[in-house]
Amino acid sequence: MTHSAILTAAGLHQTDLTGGDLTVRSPIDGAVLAQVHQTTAADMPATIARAQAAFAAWRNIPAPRRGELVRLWGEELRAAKAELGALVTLEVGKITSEGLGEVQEMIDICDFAVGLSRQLYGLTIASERPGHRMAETWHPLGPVGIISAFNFPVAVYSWNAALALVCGNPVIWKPSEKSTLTAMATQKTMERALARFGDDAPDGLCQLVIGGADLGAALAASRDVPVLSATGSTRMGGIVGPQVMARWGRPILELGGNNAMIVAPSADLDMAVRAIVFGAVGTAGQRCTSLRRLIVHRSIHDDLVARLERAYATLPIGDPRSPGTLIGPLIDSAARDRMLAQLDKARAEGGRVFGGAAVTEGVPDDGAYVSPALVLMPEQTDTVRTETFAPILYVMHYDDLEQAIAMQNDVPQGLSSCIFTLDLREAETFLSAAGSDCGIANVNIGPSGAEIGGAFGGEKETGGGRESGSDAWKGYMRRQTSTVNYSRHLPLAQGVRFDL
Ligand code: UN1
Repeated sequence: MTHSAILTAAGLHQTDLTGGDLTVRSPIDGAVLAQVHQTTAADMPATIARAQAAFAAWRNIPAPRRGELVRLWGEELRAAKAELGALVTLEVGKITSEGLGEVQEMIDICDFAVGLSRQLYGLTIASERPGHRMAETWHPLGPVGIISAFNFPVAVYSWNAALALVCGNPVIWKPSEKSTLTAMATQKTMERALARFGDDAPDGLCQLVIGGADLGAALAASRDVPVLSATGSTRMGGIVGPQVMARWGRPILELGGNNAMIVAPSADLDMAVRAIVFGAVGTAGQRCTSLRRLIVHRSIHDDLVARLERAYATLPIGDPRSPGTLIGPLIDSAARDRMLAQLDKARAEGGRVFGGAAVTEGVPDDGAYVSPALVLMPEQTDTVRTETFAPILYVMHYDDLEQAIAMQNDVPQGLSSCIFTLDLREAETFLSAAGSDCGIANVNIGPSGAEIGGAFGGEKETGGGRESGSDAWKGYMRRQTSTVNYSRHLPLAQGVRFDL
């Protein structure tokens, strides 16, 4: 399919694709896909005001009815899965199966949110006073700003949007400038769902703004955006998070990761190799959850490294649309340059690098293709502690589990982690309070590719936010504790006497 056929199939029209000043290129071959019109910072107050007006109506719609909108969105996404997946591939360079997987992740969270729309449960709590009842009710908060990153251009938006909508909140979406077309096509699926849903969906319920950091800054600054969910770099989160908190808003941050796997002596190495390679080179190492550090027991280190070198030597790198390709391009040449510079730093710290070069043969011209790098490090240096959004896997060894867990935790980030072991004591120690300090900790599974049913997010510089499954919905609502006195007396709590 030609580029323009993919754009058309995803529902984008000439008016969407021409006349603007934001140039959109495909990372596959550098081709210009569109000139997109941008929202300006001056447009943001009106956008936010529309969302506030929508909130006044949407919060009164019963939650199960709000769930119906998300159910319809899920239907639209099912119908558009192939086309939207192809657009993800064209615009951010994911291989076909991962582009489709992203849309599946959206469908999954829609299903989750539909069920949730009938389960926004609060607790009732035993009161210490006779004739009293205490209860919690969860209420919507208001417009939710969503800043999303290029690497999961639609799934992470849907985690936020599906939950926010059933919780009773409008959304304003500011996608990465590197994935605007995917965002526009996704917005069209939402518009189709809204049209089918009918009149009780207010105007301004789901808005999309296209442009740069100034739009995110407007969302971060506005008191009329009580929740701001931001996915991206620690640098971005370090700016946006404090801004939101300074005006008493609620940030939900999903920032950097520097995810490790501990490989213990008892590990099933065949499984570990598959998990390592997918974790480290899948999505060309551009997941927040990508595997970046391997902490291997000394007794199996050389064997595992030999197996990995064999696997790395034959990885199919190239056009992400071709069947068989496992590694597509990096998002742009700046990402490739950062990767190569980081490898030089690792060499200077004593690292031995396998792979990790620009690839120009057998790949489309004008894409930033690289061979993934395995880097044997003498120790966990500052370069290893730094997240580089590229397929670099640092390999280190350990002698006892306590040391391995200390290394796993000794980075500024705290998103995802895992251990490969068949030893129950080791596995449970890794998952215990004295184990991994990450938001995600897995056993015999790599650090990436989480299902939507669990809460997603992490600690430390990862930002502390939780999105997606479990009770992450509570981040989009406010809790109201109510005590009702149905007695004929007015006893005070804690036995306080205040007789008039
Ligand atoms: C991200 O990289 O921001 O767990 C999200 C995973 C995906 C989501 C990644 N389900 O790898």
